[in-house]
Amino acid sequence: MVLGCLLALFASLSPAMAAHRERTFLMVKPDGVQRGLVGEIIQRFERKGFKLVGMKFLQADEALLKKHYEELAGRPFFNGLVKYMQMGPVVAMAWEGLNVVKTGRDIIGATNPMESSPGTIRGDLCIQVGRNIIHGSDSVPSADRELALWFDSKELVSWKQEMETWIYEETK
Ligand code: IDP
Ligand code: MG
Repeated sequence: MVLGCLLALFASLSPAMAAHRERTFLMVKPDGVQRGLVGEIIQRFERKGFKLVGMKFLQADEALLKKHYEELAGRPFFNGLVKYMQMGPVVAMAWEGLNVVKTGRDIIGATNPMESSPGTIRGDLCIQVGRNIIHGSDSVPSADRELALWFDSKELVSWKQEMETWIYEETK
């Protein structure tokens, strides 16, 4: 019993588990919602094998968006960006998986859709940088900051993905 608990604790602290549990913040922007691309975007991450651990549909307010994009506050497009992001509701999501931050950015494609490769979300589904339909965290620290900004910890759900054995060589 005690040994079982210790083994379970050890297993739960293994590096493989920690890696699989990396999380990123993704958001379908107002243009993605208006254009009916929510399902398509979610499907790309689901089919890759990543795990959805949080999701909400909301109209973001100016204060939240200014905080979200605070690193860009000095840029000439900042005010326009904050307005664009308030043009309609967004879908805020937390996704989990091995290397999900970096791979998520690769799935999304370059910031400017004119430079995004075909096969990426932005490369396939949009045209201009000011209407690039999706946000994804650019680093693990950014992901942690953005997830804390958009979600209460109790809104993020830890659950077992039953097909995990078929996605990862080593499971948690
Ligand atoms: P990212 O979304 O690929 O991380 P960032 O450089 O963090 O790109 O910029 C945040 C968002 O600001 C972009 O996704 C885009 O919507 C907007 N943005 C970035 N550069 C420009 C620009 O030159 N003109 C208009 N909007 C821009
Ligand atoms: Mg960014």
